Amino acid sequence: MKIVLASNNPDKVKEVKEILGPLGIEIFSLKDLGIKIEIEEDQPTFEGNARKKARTVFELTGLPTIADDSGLMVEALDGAPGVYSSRYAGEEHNYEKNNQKLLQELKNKPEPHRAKFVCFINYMTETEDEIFIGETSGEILKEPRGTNGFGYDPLFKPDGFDKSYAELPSEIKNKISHRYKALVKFRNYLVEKLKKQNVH
Ligand code: ITT
Repeated sequence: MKIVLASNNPDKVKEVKEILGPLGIEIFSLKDLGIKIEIEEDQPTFEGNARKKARTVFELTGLPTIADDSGLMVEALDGAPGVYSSRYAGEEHNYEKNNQKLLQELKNKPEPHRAKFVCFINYMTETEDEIFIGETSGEILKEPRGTNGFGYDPLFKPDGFDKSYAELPSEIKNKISHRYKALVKFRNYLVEKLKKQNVH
């Protein structure tokens, strides 16, 4: 089964391929297909942005498409950075600046700094428009730890582990992450759909 991933984030593309490959789903990124497109993420929710990205690319390619809209929600910051996770530090944002901004915002907030990563996957075809959600809870660390992964991984310690996402090997992160949980639901949906098609 071939599916397009509507993402320009190479770190995200790598993880989605690592998670879905062993589950028998082949993913083509925009880069793989030679498509250059910037989709403005102007919706107020993860769900809205995921749908906008998937719909835009589905309309362009006519191929079954998934989009991942994800981010970090910190309790003491009323859910920020949330939908603004990728551009939290403003105009000149990058992963490091976003992490520094997060530490700055949390400086005077009581600990522990509870947080969760959320991932909304939208699957869009001619006849389908499905949303799958994954969440992983944890705490924000006082300083970045580890070099694996991307984004806020060095600052996020998932519950049940004494390491940050960035200290865990990708094989472990990809079995407990918000993205993994949403993508497994997506895979199960496809499996059920195929079963029904085979019965009829
Ligand atoms: P596309 O929209 O092109 O897919 P993006 O990076 O802009 O790429 P999002 O709008 O969904 O994607 O923003 C997700 C941001 O949330 C991402 O840039 C990271 O800052 C953060 N994030 C999401 N998943 C993460 C993860 O597994 N580890 C660390 N940070 C993550």
